[in-house]
Amino acid sequence: MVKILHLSDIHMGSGFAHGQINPDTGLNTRLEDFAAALGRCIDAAIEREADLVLFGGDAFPDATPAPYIQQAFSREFQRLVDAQIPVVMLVGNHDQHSQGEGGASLCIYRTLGVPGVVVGDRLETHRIQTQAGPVQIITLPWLTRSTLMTRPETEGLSLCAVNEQLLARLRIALEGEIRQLDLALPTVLLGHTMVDTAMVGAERFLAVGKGFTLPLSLIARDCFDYVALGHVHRHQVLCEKPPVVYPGSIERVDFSEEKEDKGFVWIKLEKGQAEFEFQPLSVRPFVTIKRDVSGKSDPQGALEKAIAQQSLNGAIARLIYQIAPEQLPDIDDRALHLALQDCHSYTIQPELVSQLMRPRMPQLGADQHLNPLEALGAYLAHREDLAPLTSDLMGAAEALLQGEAWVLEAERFTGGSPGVSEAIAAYEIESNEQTQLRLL
Ligand SMILES: [Mn+2]
Repeated sequence: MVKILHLSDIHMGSGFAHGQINPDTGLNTRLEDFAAALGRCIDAAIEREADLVLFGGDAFPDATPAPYIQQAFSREFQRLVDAQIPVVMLVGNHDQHSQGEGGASLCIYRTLGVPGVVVGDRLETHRIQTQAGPVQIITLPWLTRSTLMTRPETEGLSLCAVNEQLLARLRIALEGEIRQLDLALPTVLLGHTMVDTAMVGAERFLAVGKGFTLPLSLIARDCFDYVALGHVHRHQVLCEKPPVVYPGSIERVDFSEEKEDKGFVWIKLEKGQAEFEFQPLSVRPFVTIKRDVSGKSDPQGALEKAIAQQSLNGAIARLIYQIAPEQLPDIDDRALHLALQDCHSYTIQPELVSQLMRPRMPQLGADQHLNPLEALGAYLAHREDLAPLTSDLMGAAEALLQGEAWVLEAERFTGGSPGVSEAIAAYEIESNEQTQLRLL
């Protein structure tokens, strides 16, 4: 049995806005948080005597991290090298340099020949000797459209058609790797990819076609005993047989991960079967306190009560409240700051209700397709002051669109006529030479 620790999406160096400078170290506290979370994963690998560590990609926010951030990352992985635990580092989208043959931030470990470190920057099968015997790992790094295709082949094709071709090529390339597998050895597919059935954020299914997604059927195959994924930050199990698992990120990168558990996956792998278990890490909480106090007689009291209900010690918090402009003098900002002082960091975001309630015309949203007359009708329906002119304006617009000359006579206007030109300007009528609009 091979014991494997599977972690992913470290994103070391992210989310500095939620931290502060630690005066003792000069480092952003969020870098220290991320390094500590990675440290706890490495501790677990060493304490539990892992035979192998699989990292599913996205080490840093980009391919050129500052040296002190690289150091915080490599210092932890060095401990695996010292403990003689082999590790496979997969290249994620954030690790690739986007310009030309820029390579990936993780390739330095291969160049340096760090013992026991395998870098997966291409589709390839690695046979790894572990304390518990050999294991096969197929690495499937983040694929860009240029990975498998050259430009002339994709010229003139829609994005969807390019994705289909890319998928067809990947299918063949993956099949090629699978056929060369040693059927007697335990096998893992390690992929940094978006799988079509993955859920991100608020339970949202990512639609196929939005970016490059792989169908689950392509990777949930009998020939794999475990499919170790990276990319989606929320831990989830997409399939039980074989297990297809995103461990998720090891720390919260932003508020979108507020409600997600963070951790790694511990696997006991044998040929033909894998047991796995998610191990949560205790990481810094994110807390959103959201209140609409616009209707409240004591808005300050309501906010302080809402803050007091939360345990905020060491948390990263945001207080978002909606308030009417006339209530602003009732808010004691200093008292709110005091109430939040146990937080590691916090923001206070008041939202004025009067702005929120600005009249909207949903019919005129960018996603609606209205012809000019419908648009004018929708506009006029919201302009009570123009009601007496509505039928004339509609008639004029219709005539304009049909290319007829139209004359509006001044005496027909009632008071408040400046609205007319605005109404006309509210929609675009393409004028041609036969069309005349005269405001007399
Ligand atoms: Mn990613």
